[in-house]
Amino acid sequence: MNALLGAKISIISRKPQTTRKRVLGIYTTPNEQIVFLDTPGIMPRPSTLLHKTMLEEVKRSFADADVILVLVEANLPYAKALPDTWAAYKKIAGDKPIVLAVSKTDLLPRRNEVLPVLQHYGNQPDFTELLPISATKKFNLDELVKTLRKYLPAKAAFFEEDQLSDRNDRFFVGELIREVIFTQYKEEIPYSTEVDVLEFKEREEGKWYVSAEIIVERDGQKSILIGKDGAALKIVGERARFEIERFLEHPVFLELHVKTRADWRNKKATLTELGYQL
Ligand SMILES: Nc1nc2c(ncn2[C@@H]2O[C@H](COP(=O)(O)OP(=O)(O)OP(=O)(O)O)[C@@H](O)[C@H]2O)c(=O)[nH]1
Ligand SMILES: [Mg+2]
Repeated sequence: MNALLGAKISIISRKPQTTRKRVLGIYTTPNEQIVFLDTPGIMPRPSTLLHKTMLEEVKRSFADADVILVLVEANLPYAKALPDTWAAYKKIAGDKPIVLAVSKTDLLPRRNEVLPVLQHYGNQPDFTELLPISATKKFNLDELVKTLRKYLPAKAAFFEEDQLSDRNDRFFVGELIREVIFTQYKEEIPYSTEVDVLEFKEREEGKWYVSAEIIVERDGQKSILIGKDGAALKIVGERARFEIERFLEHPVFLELHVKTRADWRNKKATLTELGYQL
């Protein structure tokens, strides 16, 4: 979605389950408007209430969609994972067409190696279309749009032509801080963390002001996040500020606090307050 839009709408990390809330990416050309709904991936066994909200987000998005685009990886060891979740995708998609895009073809050492990969996926049951792409190298993205277009109804454009997403800057600021945490910390820290942007002030003069709370589940995680003499949190702040300034194209003053909210991933009221929908 980012590659198609040429803008960073969804945050990215090497760790699975980075995306938690659905994000709209609005792709507008002189001839058409296609609205992408980037969702979390499906987990076969959601273990927390947060995971359940993520699954609900998938269901709601699939219900709204005309066509489902599933991305899988071209490097084969990962490809073997497909059958686990495929049934879940099929079940939620119902009769809707599924386009299976085999992505990251740039990681294959030679171009012709894509054929056995496509064959491997071709053996999987019922999808409507199959094609290779690379988001990083922007390979075959025109073909992807062409393929999706076949399943889209003709309607009047819903969004303004310069609108890229349905989320506001405050949301993206929180996501960019979360992305830094996903990149900087190991093991369970990213998964136990949420970011709540408390204040976002655009000022006429000088830097804009952002104050955000980083929420963790336990005090031990709080200490790890902050680090010795605040060193780790300082790096989070520096990196996040850089990303936020790039996104907003404006200098910001960023204030971060860390707070423990015990077991927030299983508290319905807290999740609702943080914008998750059950
Ligand atoms: N080499 C290569 N890497 C890619 C490509 N597309 C994505 N990646 C990398 O794959 C990793 C996962 O990307 P994400 O966009 O976070 O994946 P996702 O499917 O949204 O995952 P979740 O949000 O965690 O469910 C990141 O490290 C990306 O940089 C690609 O076309 N080529
Ligand atoms: Mg994602």
